Amino acid sequence: MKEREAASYTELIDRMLNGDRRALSRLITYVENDEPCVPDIMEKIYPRTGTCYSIGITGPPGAGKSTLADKLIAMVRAEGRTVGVVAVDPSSPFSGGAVLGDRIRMQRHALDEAVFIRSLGSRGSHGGLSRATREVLRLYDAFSMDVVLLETVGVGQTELHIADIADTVVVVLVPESGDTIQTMKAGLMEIADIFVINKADRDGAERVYSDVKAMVESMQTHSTGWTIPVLLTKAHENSGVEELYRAIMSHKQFCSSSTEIKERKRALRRAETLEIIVDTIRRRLETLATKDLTIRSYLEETLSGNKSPYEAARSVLADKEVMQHLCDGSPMRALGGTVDGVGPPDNAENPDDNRSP
Ligand SMILES: Nc1nc2c(ncn2[C@@H]2O[C@H](COP(=O)(O)OP(=O)(O)OP(=O)(O)O)[C@@H](O)[C@H]2O)c(=O)[nH]1
Ligand SMILES: [Mg+2]
Repeated sequence: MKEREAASYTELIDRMLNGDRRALSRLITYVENDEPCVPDIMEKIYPRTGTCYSIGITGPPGAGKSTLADKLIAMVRAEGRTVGVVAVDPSSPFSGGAVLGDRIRMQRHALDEAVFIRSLGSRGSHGGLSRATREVLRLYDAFSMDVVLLETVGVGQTELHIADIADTVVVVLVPESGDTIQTMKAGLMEIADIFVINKADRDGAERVYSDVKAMVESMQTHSTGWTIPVLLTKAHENSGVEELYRAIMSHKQFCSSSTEIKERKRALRRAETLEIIVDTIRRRLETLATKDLTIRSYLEETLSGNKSPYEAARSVLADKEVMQHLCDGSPMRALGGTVDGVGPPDNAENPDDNRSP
């Protein structure tokens, strides 16, 4: 990493930690673009995280998620707490202004310094959206946000595993969701901590309500012992939203005393740590692969048909010198230079360390 770049992001972190919203915004852009400095940023802010409560709001397009989020923001603010919103649209390839409707729906909070709203679009890299969302949540957390609302389109299996990210997941359905409920039954039960049937002013709301209620009752309880509430709301009129907020707070309370949920969170943290470790190794290896002649020769051999990719992988793992370079980021062979972002090793000047291919 260039020195100037490093200086600029450390400065941004300092400014962000001191409450500078523009610095927060720029750091989010780094996350969105998956800049090489992101792991460093995350490492630096990590000690300042761990207090923010995240609420996921998920459901089909147009269900009223943003309208509900807007009303929930008002409730959180009425308690004097700060709130960050991240609206994620896995189907949109653009970022920043991608989810325009969401911004409009929450417009009245735009001038409130204690509210920060941002949209995230998919960058197309598989699994990248979950990572980026988690990182944005962590930035909000370090920014001292008390609550984060995570709005995301889609029900059930999407690229974003909202139940792995949010502390409480609200699944929003509408009277038109009848068929979805039948097909998604198991999937919905897996992710929902609370069901909301929004647009209760419309025909068919009661039917969907009883369908969901029956589904919840047939499953008895969540595997954790939590009984999933089913609520009717008219978000545009602010009707039923207070009950929703209360249900969210009850779930939060429940989570803090449930050993099953604590164990689940530990498992998720373990999985995330492993993911970060793997990601760190992968980043280093990718940089190494562009410069290291031995790895490049393995790649060439697979292209010419002399080695299968699996043999190439085994060769890399069996090559102690390559592994050593991967571990300590020591100088490359023949092509020279060091592994970017890893930093020069203590013996960087020693030309004997550069092996010929
Ligand atoms: N009739 C009725 N309309 C509602 C209700 N809640 C929201 N709407 C309207 O539904 C439309 C969509 O609302 P949004 O809040 O943008 O829905 P969304 O789920 O965020 O939409 P996407 O982010 O595009 O998936 C808007 O025109 C809202 O005013 C409701 O309870 N009843
Ligand atoms: Mg929306």
